[in-house]
Amino acid sequence: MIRIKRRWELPAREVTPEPIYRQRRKFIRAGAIGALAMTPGAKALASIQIDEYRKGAITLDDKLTDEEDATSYNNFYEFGTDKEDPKRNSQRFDTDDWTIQVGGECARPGTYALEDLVKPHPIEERIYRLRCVEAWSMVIPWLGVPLASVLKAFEPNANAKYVAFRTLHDPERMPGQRRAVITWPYREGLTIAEAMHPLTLLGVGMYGKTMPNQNGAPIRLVVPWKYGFKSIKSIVGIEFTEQQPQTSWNMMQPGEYGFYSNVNPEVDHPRWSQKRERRIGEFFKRETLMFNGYGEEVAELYDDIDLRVNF
Ligand SMILES: Nc1nc2c(c(=O)[nH]1)N[C@H]1C(S)=C(S)[C@@H](COP(=O)(O)O)O[C@H]1N2
Ligand SMILES: [Mo]
Repeated sequence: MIRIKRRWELPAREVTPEPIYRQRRKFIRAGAIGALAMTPGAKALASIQIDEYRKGAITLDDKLTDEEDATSYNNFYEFGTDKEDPKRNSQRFDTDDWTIQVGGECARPGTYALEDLVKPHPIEERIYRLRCVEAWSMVIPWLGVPLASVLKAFEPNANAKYVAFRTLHDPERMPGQRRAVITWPYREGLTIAEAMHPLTLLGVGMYGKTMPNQNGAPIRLVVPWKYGFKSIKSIVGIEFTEQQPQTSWNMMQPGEYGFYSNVNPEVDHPRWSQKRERRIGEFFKRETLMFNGYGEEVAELYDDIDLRVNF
């Protein structure tokens, strides 16, 4: 068993009651409905409306990145490969009636309405560093729920060693997918221990608001100790697997992007150094921190792994 230190949990600065959701409801169009999901004919929320959340559940001393920068300088290849493309090309992206297909090694596979996965859990605000593999970084106040809380409801079995995620694949709605920049859909994965770690978040908002489309609406992963590309956006599929799943960047360039991809200043990218980073909004470069500064919480996950070989 892994014992997790919870230094971030004390003291709770402010606790708000369970989130209240507005009654903006629409019929879901999903076919199969899983055991936890609602009965056929039931209604689902269009998208997650954030009314209340637990402020400062996890904080940092680092200054927050300007909201304008965090929502206009993005990597989201489904909407184009330039940093300004996602904001420009995702404005009309419709996330109503979003469902997530859950499968693999678990007792409760099925297609779930987004609301059913998120609503049972209080939304927390967590301020995390985000370190892109391209050597820039931000500090973002996310809103979300621990991934572990959501995954446990599917009752993964003993064969579930990994969790695979996939982004929506719909070139009609995601214009960047009309070109084969990567093998769509975008895929990511975590070990079950990483997925269940209390720092791992399913993000549904940022800066006190619902997740902007360009940042991965309506729901995305946030894994603060790994390079940003592990934090997959606009998730429509979650699968528990026994084998290590294929992940998009690793499929493309296995020598450059490993499965773990923990932030590590000691392991350079083959084409550039990872020792320092440009914090968006700052002039001087910063030292990159091992595990992006989250080593106290996560280093023990990798006690038996040589992160220079299995990077
Ligand atoms: N589906 C999908 N998820 C993605 C990406 C992407 O292109 N497609 N880019 C990744 C990369 S490289 C980074 S750095 C972060 C950026 O998140 P942000 O735009 O919210 O800062 O999203 C990650 N998640
Ligand atoms: Mo990135």
